[in-house]
Amino acid sequence: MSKDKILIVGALGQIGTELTLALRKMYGDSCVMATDIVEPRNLKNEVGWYEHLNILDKDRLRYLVEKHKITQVYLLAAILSAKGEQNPGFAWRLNMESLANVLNVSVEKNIRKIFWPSSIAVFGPNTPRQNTPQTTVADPLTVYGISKLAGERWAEYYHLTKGVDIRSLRYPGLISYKALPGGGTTDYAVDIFHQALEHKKYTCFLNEGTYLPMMYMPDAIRSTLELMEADSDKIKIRSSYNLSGMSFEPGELAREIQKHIPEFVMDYKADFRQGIADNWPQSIDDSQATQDWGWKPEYDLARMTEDMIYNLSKTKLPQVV
Ligand code: NAD
Ligand code: AKB
Repeated sequence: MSKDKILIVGALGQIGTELTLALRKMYGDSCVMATDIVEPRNLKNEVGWYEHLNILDKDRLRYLVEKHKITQVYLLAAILSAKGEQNPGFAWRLNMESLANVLNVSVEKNIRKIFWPSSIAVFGPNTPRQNTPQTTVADPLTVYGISKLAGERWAEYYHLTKGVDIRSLRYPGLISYKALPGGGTTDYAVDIFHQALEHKKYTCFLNEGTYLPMMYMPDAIRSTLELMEADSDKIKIRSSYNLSGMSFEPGELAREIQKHIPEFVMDYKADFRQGIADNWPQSIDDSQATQDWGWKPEYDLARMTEDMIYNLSKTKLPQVV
């Protein structure tokens, strides 16, 4: 394990912030390079080994891989669903070119393993919405979903034709307290906690009754590491694995928060993100991940809510002296 050198692309985002720390715990600080297009806000923070990298710059990627003898790449840079609809052309370019650059440099430089996340956004209006199977109709209506579906096809293609060991998860909406989300349809499930703690009220941009698959970040990080550490012959799916944590609608989340903050109130003002959510699954069948590499989530709605409020309270509420 200690011989591996890991490069994380998009390390300062919602997932990268936590995955970088988890990988450093496993591999050591000097073996995990964080890269991003933005500069770290607080250099004294836990950013550690950091290099600037615009993933559209293939020469710089090749240079960093060569110079630091990189053996694994985690590609997290992307434009997410809601932001993607604001600028579809650029979302397509970033999401596809980043993957193409990583795949091609990996072939050139014999990278041992790649992680690239897909999303529940690959599904669409003709997909069964309850317990969505691993293999089913995938007819996404967002540019983000189209790019993730195309990415899944490229991943499997590079595995089959060039032997690239690429592994992927179709993450549901991710909920975390360490970093803010980057422009998705499921972001309400993070925003709500910040607003509940600061203002005791929240206007939700999705309607009551909008069930979506969600996952707490500790489960997402653990699933990623378990997938990446599994023996290669256990990985039967080289497009992307369905992954499930919990499913809830905004009203259920609000009622769970009220158990901790009784004054909290929520109203609804749906925007364009409702149209995206309406074409996504409500719950996911991840039995293939369980069968192949033993996936099992730990957090349900109650446990996640308690943990979010506990951790966010420490940073948001005045400390008693
Ligand atoms: P994020 O938006 O929080 O972070 C993405 C990071 O990529 C940011 O730090 C950004 O600065 C960086 N970036 C953007 N353009 C770049 C470029 N040209 N070069 C280098 N870095 C660049 O996203 P996230 O939530 O951390 O998601 C990471 C991955 O996981 C994405 O592929 C996303 O589609 C996928 N995913 C996320 C979720 C979720 O709920 N967060 C769900 C499903 C899939
Ligand atoms: C989004 O809402 O775009 C992401 C995702 C589910 O991929 N959170």
